[in-house]
Amino acid sequence: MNKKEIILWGVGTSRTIRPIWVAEELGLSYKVKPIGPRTGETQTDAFTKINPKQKVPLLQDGDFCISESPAICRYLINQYGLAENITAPACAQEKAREDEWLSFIYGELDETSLYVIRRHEALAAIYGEAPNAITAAKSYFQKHISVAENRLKDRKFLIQNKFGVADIFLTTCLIWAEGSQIELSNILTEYLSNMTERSGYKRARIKNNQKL
Ligand SMILES: N[C@@H](CCC(=O)N[C@@H](CS)C(=O)NCC(=O)O)C(=O)O
Repeated sequence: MNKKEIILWGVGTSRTIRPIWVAEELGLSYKVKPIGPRTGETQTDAFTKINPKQKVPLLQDGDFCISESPAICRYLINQYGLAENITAPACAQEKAREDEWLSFIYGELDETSLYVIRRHEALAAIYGEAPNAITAAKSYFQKHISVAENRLKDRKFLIQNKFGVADIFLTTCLIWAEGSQIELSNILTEYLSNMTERSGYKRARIKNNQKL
């Protein structure tokens, strides 16, 4: 493989759009391999060799491969971020603040709430029906999203008044929540529409939806 080639594997989900969006915001030259989950495309020998987890997204940057959407996004920013697009946190405190938001969004909103809903709604044929788990996950989401809502009462972005990876994670979770019929407050709806107006997001959405 060309050592300089950047390839993002995976399209079609809230997790796959994150690194595509980062790549667009950074103005990177990269390719998307539009493989999707539950299509068998993540189970091939060739893909398993580069990601034994058999999941997307996956980044290949020359000979370097990395999975997990938070790790991929941060790697791209650390490696290719510039002052005029997105930069990595400048000091230990800023880095810790970003860690805090990313862990919260990924742990409480994505995995503990939205993915639980998805497993027992859209993917119930695989993971089983569990209406109580869906109801509990929806109210868990509402409780935790209020923290982000409070934070956004008097600011446009989650951290430092500048756009960053935490905004990409929160935005993708809010879109996912809307798709799961979770009602969002006015503050969150306004934040969401500011984020989705970004040209980087619009280009990423087209790339991420290419197989839907
Ligand atoms: N923690 C991972 C989750 C990745 C994940 O679960 N990906 C799903 C799609 S959203 C997948 O590839 N599943 C494999 C399959 O079902 O074939 C991340 O954030 O990147």
